[in-house]
Amino acid sequence: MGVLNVTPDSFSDGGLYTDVDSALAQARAMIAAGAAVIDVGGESTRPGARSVPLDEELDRVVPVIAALAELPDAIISIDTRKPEVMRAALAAGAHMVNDVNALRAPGAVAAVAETGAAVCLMHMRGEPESMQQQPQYSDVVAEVHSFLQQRVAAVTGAGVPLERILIDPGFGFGKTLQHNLALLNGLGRLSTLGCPVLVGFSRKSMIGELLDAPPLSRLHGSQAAAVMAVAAGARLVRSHDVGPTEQALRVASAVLGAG
Ligand code: PT1
Repeated sequence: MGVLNVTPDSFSDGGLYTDVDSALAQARAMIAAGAAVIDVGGESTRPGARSVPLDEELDRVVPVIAALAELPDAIISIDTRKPEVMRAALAAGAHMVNDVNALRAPGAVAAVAETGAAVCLMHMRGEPESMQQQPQYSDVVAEVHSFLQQRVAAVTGAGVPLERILIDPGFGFGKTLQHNLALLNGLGRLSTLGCPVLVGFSRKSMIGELLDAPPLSRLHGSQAAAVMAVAAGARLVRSHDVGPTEQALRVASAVLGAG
């Protein structure tokens, strides 16, 4: 899954792809490099980020999705927490919703259920603006598992088939480095929920803390985490750096497939 941020303020690529032409060029490059899914986001959810008004988010993402919908072979994902943005993006040609809030906003479950879209349900503790202020768990793997189990039940209960649901433990969303490492170690337990697991580590501060490196120097560390996740059963990896990540995962998959 290639990341396409159409935001002025994302943490490592903010402002690069805010016009339709450069967004389309970046999407084409990620597809050529092996991305199966393009994840379009108009609101940064990194720690400390401010929320974006509805009209602004719609203005950012809808023209880009309409342009991407013309590309063959691209699965288009909309990264949003707002049901209105989900509906507008799906109407413009998106195929799936990626919600860091796991469809907890009023009307979000219905927006997915009524449109037949696929959805990724992610675990987040708190809100982006304050989620890194002393996050606490007694057993982070068990708590994330139980949250995702409840959200999968709520969404299937509203009529979305299990086959259309992915789950994501939400690395960096209300978690310390130790929580993130414990989740990566326990990732296999999430597969018992019966949905493919998506993970995102790309350039995140958990990699930066381990390497003492700024966002653009976290590529190789992000790859290591991605390979570990795939070995533990993850099926989709969200990344800014599609070419190198796809190479690493192709090698990892070949090794796993031979075992
Ligand atoms: C993710 C994800 C996402 N991450 C899914 N969607 C972001 N499904 C946006 C940091 O610690 O992992 N899964 N959409 C980006 N969020 C963050 C979080 C960016 C933490 C940076 C950090 O640096």
